[in-house]
Amino acid sequence: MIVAIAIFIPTEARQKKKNGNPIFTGWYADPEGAVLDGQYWVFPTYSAPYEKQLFFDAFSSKDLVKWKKHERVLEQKNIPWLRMALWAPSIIEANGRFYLFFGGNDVHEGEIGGIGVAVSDRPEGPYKDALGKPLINEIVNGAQPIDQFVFRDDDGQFYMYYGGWRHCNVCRLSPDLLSIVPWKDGQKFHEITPSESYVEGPFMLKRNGKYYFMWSEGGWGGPDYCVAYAISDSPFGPFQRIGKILQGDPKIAMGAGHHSVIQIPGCDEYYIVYHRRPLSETDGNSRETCIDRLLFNDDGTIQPVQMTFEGVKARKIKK
Ligand code: FUB
Repeated sequence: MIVAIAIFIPTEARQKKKNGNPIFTGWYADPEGAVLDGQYWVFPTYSAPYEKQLFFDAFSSKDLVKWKKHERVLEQKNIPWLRMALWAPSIIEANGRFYLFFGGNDVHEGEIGGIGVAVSDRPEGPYKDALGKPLINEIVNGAQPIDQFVFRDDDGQFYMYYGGWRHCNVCRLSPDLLSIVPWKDGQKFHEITPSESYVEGPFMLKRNGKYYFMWSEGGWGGPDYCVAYAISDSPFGPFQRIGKILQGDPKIAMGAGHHSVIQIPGCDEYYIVYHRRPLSETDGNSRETCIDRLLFNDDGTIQPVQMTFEGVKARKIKK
């Protein structure tokens, strides 16, 4: 007698086995990838209606494949001025501590909100607002104070790039990262909007002495969101737009953008961390966090990213 046994594997489990992207479950956007304390970390926006965006979860991994969730590493109770729209974390280790910059309140002229900074002794938090008020509240050069990225140059100087509403500013941060140091002309912010198509989500990467400035274009709620870049000899530009490196693929997902880049420590090896919208979804907040390879050509330009469902192979950090 032949007995047929059917083994039922739920769709989610099958997909989990086959698919490395998204790298974790749930709607998460604007992911900032980093290496902290010898592990990979991703800090994303919780992608939901603005009034529900009141916390950040974070995720850690030893190999870029298995991710551990750290719930509510920063939340409203630790940010006295936050009402809604906790957006786009940017993490950096300095002075033996971890600084988590964030946008709050979707601020408009005359309102309290903008870019804040929270600090913890551990990557997994809990993070607490360090100033009791936003670090940048004002709207200068037309740039909404959101989507900050903190960049440490080789000489140890910290710069913050930020800006929504199609304008991007750069400022210098003090060594304790809690204040802005004016430029020689007395201004706190210089506009460095790289292109008419710039929208938001600036990111800076230094490789072989060149500054790779990247940003998101298009509307984040739609299918055409994408990432473009420029290369410069200076962290302040000029930035000449070279082209897109990440965009929707009708076979994989649309609305791909607001990215960051993880460099394997000590290696010329890079991974792009970004969000995208599955083909089955139309809601603006249905954004999932993914990782794929970021590859350079021999002439230093960046190859267009091939988005995948598979994600990347396991890659441990050598101690
Ligand atoms: O997730 C909130 C906002 O959407 C971000 O600040 C923008 O960059 C866009 O991704």
